[in-house]
Amino acid sequence: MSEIRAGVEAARTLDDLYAVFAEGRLTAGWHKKRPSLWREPRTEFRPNRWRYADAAAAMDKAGEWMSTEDAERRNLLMFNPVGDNDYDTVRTIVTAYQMIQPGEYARSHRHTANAMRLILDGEEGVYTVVDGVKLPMRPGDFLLTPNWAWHSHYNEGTAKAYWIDFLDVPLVHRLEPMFAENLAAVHQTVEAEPDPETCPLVFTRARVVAEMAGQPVRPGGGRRLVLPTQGHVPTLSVTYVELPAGASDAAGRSTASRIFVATSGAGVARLGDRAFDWTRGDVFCLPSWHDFEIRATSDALLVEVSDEPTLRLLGFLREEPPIR
Ligand code: 1HN
Repeated sequence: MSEIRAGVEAARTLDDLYAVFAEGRLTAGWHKKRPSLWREPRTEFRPNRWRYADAAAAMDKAGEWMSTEDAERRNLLMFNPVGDNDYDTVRTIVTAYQMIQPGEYARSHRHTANAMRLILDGEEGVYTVVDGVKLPMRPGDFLLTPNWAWHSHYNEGTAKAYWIDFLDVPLVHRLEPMFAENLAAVHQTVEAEPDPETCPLVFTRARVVAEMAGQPVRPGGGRRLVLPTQGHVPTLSVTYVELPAGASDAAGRSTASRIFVATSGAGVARLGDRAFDWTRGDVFCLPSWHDFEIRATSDALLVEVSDEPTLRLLGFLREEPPIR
């Protein structure tokens, strides 16, 4: 007879049985420590905002002591201030500022996590190579680096370059399909240099602004444009939000989590019960099941990155209308 079976036979009370269950790595569904189901989402992640000016100053200072050879990537991860979390920006997405100095490069690697980048500042000569394809990184550009694509970054210009990375690493951590490796040769061979205006991995600011103009004006006075990124990065969506001064954008609670970046302009945001002001390059996050209202105080263009496609695909997307 197994030890568990012997314990079960010997039990004289329910409490005796609970001890035996635990020994067998079993737990009674009617006697568990924590509930496993609840009426509606109750994330512990909090709305938060990060300042580009602070991050840029911090990366500049770090750059005096630390090269990209030492670091692989000179980036600052924006972690959500919850519990002992020191990585996730929201449950499924990590966001980071990254800086690369003139003459530096960030060596080639690849991973199963998908990445996307919004370029903030830099001069001519900054580029990334994605699976042998050389793509310029110009301020305002939005670039995709799909799952398992080799990527390395270069700054052959004369000024520091800054951008924001969005990756679904926390989702990959939770589902556990993580693979990553460095390219032994460090640099990829450049095989193509496509026109960024037509390359499906690049969305230039000019292209976004032109396509935005064809979108309908929404109730708050702004416009939204969803980028066709799904074929390359299926887990996340990218939506640009154009808000003329005085316009606003709002949404009710959603099971999707979102991250916003202001690419230009300034304004204020109410995120759940917290309020922040924002300006160009600032990042703010909206964990799942928080409503929001964003208002521009000067003409603004924002990017919203969301895990909505993942929730939708799995049948977990639920959205409430805005409260207003
Ligand atoms: C990464 O690979 C890059 O390749 C940037 O530039 C940010 C944040 C977390 C994990 C991997 C890059 C990252 C990252």
